[in-house]
Amino acid sequence: MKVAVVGATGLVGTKMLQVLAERNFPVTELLPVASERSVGKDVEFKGKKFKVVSMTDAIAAKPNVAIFSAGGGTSTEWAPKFAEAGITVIDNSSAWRMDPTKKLVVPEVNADVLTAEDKIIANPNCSTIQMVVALQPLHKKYQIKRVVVSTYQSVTGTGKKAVDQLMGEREKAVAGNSDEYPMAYKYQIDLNVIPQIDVFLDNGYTKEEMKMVKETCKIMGDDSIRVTATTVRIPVMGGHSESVNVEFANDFDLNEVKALLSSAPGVIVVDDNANQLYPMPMDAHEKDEVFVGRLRRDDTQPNTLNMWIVSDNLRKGAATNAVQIAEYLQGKGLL
Ligand code: 2RA
Repeated sequence: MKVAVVGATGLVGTKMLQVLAERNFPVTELLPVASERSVGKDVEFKGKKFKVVSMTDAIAAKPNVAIFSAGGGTSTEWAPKFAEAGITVIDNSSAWRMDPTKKLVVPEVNADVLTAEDKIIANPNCSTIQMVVALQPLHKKYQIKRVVVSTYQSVTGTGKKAVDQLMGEREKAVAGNSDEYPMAYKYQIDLNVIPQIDVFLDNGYTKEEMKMVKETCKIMGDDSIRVTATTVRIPVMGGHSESVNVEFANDFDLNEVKALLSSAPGVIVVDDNANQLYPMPMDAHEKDEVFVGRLRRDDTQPNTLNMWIVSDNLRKGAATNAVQIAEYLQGKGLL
């Protein structure tokens, strides 16, 4: 497979190269693509150096698949050009996610919607991906009516600038370092919590919150699921965490819930109160799975479960999910 990675020098792009290598995706030729100012620079893949090429050169090389993580504007402009050239695009931006003509895919949930005709496939938002992986097996069995989610999201979801802000603030506080650092957020993030991810919309929710609402229904193929979200940035690096309250149409048995989640693809249950074991972003860091714990009944209303979901947002929330889509397409002969 000839593979282009568009946005290859960014946080997610670098992770995509790492995940493609680790999972041994059959890459026969790699085309790292980045902005004009990075063209000619080297990126590493499987211990070898590859030169960054331009968008036009990548299209001319006709890769089988192009995995994009270069922002919405770049995807809106370039993904159709790749698609017109017959190249399958898996796009990590929000540009195509809610387009009714495009599939929004989390392989554990809805890979079967993919066909050879899908030339631009959308990779969902990180906080949505990890939630639906854990919700899907429960929805199948008990039928979800409503989800109330609050997130605790890693600064890596914003990008390198936010990581540099957090580290800059920490060094200033701890070592008295006075080096300049960039501000990715309006406010200090170290020793703080910011209850805003992305811009505010007219309804009072943020764009990140509405992504969780809309994308969940589209991926799970069920518009009757009601979702309400509060998304929050915290000074953490390893992954996103979510407190999720789920109301089902049907009653459940807690042991059966644990068994369903334990056998669900891509899910690891860490739920042992006696030994104080539960998922944490430090433990999820650099792992591909979605970790679920703190499973307990919500005693305030019938058929309702509380759970805690953690995953590495750069992996399952972005790179791993995109590579899994490519693996599925390749396995089914759709590339
Ligand atoms: C965030 N969801 O964490 C975004 C990244 N796609 O900000």
